[in-house]
Amino acid sequence: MDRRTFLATLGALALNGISWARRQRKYEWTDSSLVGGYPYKLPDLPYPYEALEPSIDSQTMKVHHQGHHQTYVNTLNKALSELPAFQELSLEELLSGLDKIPTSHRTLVRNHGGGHWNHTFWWQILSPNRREPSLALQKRLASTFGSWDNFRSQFLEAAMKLFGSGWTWLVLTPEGRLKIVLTPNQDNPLMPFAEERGKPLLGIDVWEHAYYLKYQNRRAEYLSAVWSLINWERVEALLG
Ligand code: MN3
Repeated sequence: MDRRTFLATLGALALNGISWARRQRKYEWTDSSLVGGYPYKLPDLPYPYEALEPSIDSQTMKVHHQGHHQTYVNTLNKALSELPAFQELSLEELLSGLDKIPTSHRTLVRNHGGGHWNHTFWWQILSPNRREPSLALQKRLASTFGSWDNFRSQFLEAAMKLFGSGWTWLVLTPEGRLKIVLTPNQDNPLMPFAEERGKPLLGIDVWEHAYYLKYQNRRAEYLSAVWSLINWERVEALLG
């Protein structure tokens, strides 16, 4: 490749990169400040480890936050330390453009970038306040799922059906529809591999590490306990 062709190619790549990053903006989570930027840091929990007792025990919260989440942050930072061209992008941009990341590092960013994003979302979507969803939110979901109770049972059934480790999400698609979406491992609906992409409004961690110490194999019990902890005000704010 001569110098002129090289520069033209470089220019096209840069332009593609910019328009690609702009296209992804619609997927941006409203609170990306909590996720931070490179180098990423473990965010504080918005409540003490014991605040969600007895539904989620403090030992599980501590291991989940200081153990699992910290490891996602550390491994993501290590992967990005070897990808200087990607360090300026937001985590949402990295995840929605995973197919642009060199294959040597793609799986690391997918698993650990996903892990950091998902867990930052997770701590915020739980609350010790145990408030009922507003009537407006119940109505909005009933218009898609038939009734609030249908939404609850469809969501929890989907979470029960998820095989292995992953997440169950309520997503607002770019067309403005509400969908229940399952993703394996630390994937999420921002990623190009998701069966349905969109903005996550609610997500439940269905990895065994989220409940095994207290519930062992009783996933249904964990799910019904965690349902009472959902921060519906936050779901409503994300829905906008
Ligand atoms: Mn987890």
